Amino acid sequence: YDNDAMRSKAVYQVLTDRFATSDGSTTQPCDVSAMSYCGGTYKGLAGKLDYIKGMGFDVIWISPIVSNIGGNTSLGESYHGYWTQDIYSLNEAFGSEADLKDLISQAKAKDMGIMVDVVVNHVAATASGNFIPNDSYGPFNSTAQYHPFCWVDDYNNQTNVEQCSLGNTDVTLQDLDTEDPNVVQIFNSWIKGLIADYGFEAIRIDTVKHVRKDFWPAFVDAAGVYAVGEVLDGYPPYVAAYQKQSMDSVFNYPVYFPLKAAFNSTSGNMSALSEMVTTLTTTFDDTTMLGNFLDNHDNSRFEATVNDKMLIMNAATFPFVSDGIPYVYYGQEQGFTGGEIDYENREAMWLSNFNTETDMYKHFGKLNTARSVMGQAQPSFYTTKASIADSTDSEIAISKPPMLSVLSNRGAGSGSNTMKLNNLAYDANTQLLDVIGCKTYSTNGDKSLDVTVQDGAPQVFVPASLNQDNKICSST
Ligand code: ABC
Ligand code: CA
Repeated sequence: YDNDAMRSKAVYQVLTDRFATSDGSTTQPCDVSAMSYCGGTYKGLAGKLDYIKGMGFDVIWISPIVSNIGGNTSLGESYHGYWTQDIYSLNEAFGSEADLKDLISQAKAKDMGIMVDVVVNHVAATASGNFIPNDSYGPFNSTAQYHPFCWVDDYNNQTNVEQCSLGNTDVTLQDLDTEDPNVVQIFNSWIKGLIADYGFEAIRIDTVKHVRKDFWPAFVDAAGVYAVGEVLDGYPPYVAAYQKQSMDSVFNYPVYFPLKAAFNSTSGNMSALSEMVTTLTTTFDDTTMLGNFLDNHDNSRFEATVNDKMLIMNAATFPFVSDGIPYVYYGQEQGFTGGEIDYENREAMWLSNFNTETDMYKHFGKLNTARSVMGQAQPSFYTTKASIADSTDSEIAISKPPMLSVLSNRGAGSGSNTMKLNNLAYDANTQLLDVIGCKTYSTNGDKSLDVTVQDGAPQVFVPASLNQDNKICSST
């Protein structure tokens, strides 16, 4: 997909090892704390495309596909796929080349695309400073292709961040010399070939801040598809520099931290979130290309610390109603709670039995339907910048015409709370449909809107006139 095509999509993230087994088992044990392979495969995932499409997601982000270092370590096995050994061969634990190609073609047949996760910053080894690469590392078999060994230990020193190794002495992420023209050329032709050979629709790029900014444009160009980069940092100018200099889309880590903080309790800080929404529009070249998320495989699931269903539902709504492309991490729709350490947030999906009747499964379906119906009625919806229509201690009202959302952290059982919104983008006496509650309201003669937040529920309003063929709220 190109950037424009991608703006209208919604991404569902899976960890290939943890999503679905080849035989469709819903009982195969998976002890996350063992940090070992649990048995998820491409074939298993291919059997669950309808489950994912049923929520309205049309792009699936899978784990890195290349072969990884084998064996067990103090950090477990390479089940997540980030411990590259040889970029020229596949991780057979996830299935064969034919299985992967089959997954991609089955997805395309359903108008879905596969986003592959790629790592260029490093390969993995268990030897830290004593690493001597050999032919098992594919094209990166010579010491000259790596930076002299040092640890990433000073995040205020960008050269240290870019040219030293992540990891620890047990599993060292040996830092490739991405300044070396030979290394650059190997990666650019590799990614070009990978996309041509498999037909991936998009890529997710790992550890972007650990490679010099000007490495990326040629790499993304060689890929020739939408690329989203992981720049794990909460400071807007730091991340925005990558959008300007490296790739059009980066994950919205700057909003991630205040988003969690706004909804993690009924006294969460709402004003910091609304300030960040405004800051993003002035810091980033294009907020509509950001990758928005509440959960992923590296951080504690939101539900690790929050169990109020309404707080969860409000937080989960934000990535869909603000600028950018929504990303949802598998298992959120099943109420997975994860934990503090990364591996605890990587549960086996099959143990949920892929229940399509949960409130969150339906909630994501409503949000994705609302986005696509608005985008079809008014294609400029995706590129129209969101603004804060109003913000209170407990509410944030986000205007992204023709959509208007009111999110709240009052929580379940908080009764009725009213507010009046002014200066909206609607005419007087416009019928508005709340796509969550499926009730219709009307703007007042003075164009204002009276909103009642009922028991802390989120509301997402769209003009009822744009609800073509009653696609939104048809089944409710
Ligand atoms: C394993 C264990 C962990 C253990 C670790 C040492 O080893 O599972 O429990 O702590 C893969 C696996 C991991 C594995 C690692 C290392 O490899 O998935 O399970 O951890 O073996 C990407 C991927 C990630 C992947 C890798 C490596 C990179 O998404 O899944 O990990 O290929 C840094 C990197 C980032 C990386 C992340 C895990 O580490 O930059 O690319 N993710 C600060 C730094 C960030 C740093 C972050 C976490 O800490 O600035 O650069 O991310 O260490 C905000 C600030 C931020 C700050 C955060 C914490 O707070 O603004 O700057 O981030 O307020
Ligand atoms: Ca590096």
